[in-house]
Amino acid sequence: MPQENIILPIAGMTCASCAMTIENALKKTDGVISANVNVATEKATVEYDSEKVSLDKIKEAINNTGYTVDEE
Ligand code: 9UX
Repeated sequence: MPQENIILPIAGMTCASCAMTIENALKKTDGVISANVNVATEKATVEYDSEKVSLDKIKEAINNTGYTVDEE
């Protein structure tokens, strides 16, 4: 299975609870292998199977929680 790693900058996270919300949403997304969201660095580290889920889907899962991915 093709594993990819991505680090996404997230806007608008201000407490640890925000990070957990996003992390849980990512973990529930099909194809996501692992997710770690760090409120201090404002970054989400996601490991995923690129055959099951696209980067767009991952961004969509984040957007659905009310946060946005900063454009790089
Ligand atoms: Mo903490 Mo995040 O009270 O939207 S959950 S700021």
